[in-house]
Amino acid sequence: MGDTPADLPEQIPHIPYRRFDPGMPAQEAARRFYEVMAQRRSCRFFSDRPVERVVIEWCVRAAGTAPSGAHKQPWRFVCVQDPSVKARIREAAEAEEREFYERRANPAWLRDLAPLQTGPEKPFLEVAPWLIVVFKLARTDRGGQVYYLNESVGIACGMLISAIHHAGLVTLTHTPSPMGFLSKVLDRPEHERPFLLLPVGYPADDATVPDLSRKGLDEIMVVV
Ligand code: IYR
Repeated sequence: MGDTPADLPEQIPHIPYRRFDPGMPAQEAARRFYEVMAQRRSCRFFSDRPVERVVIEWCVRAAGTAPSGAHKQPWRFVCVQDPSVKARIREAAEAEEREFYERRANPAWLRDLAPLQTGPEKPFLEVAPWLIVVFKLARTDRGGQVYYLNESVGIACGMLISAIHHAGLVTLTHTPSPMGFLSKVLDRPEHERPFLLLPVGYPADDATVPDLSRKGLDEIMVVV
């Protein structure tokens, strides 16, 4: 059988689009959203204060609204609350991180990280009430192709991070490298590949963040 029209799947019917109405002029809405997002910081110091599962569910639902190549939605969000699983993840991640800091990282990388005072110890992997481990699907669950995988999952992660921030929680994009241990610890199938690990929770009362500044609009925007 070839790709004759008879083999093509049914077309999806179109329905009228209802625009999201922010209830204020676009300029005001855009500025207010910026002001929320500008307060987001990656946080390495978590409180053990619990976060209800339903909060995590809403955040993951928001991530799941991301656009994706051919609408394949090639992601899975494994949400870990079990302390024994978190402990195993911490142990394996710290083993990789020790390798990274002691051997794998080149001098320029270590120099770039030094101001941020990161290191191989990752207590947040046990202290944070939730770890969301994002997997990208190299094939669909039924074995089909996926498209623009990194773009799709990257966008979903951005939306997840925004949702977590909007809920008044903090997170951190943690990328222990290599991340293969996450598939083992979490017993995920072969077509799911670890992409990003996000500890999620409330910040510790005495949490600090590096006093960073962000590039200004003139540095990041070009209008032609
Ligand atoms: N994965 C290591 C190292 C690290 C790398 C980058 I690039 C950072 O922005 C921060 C840390 C770690 O998590 O410590």
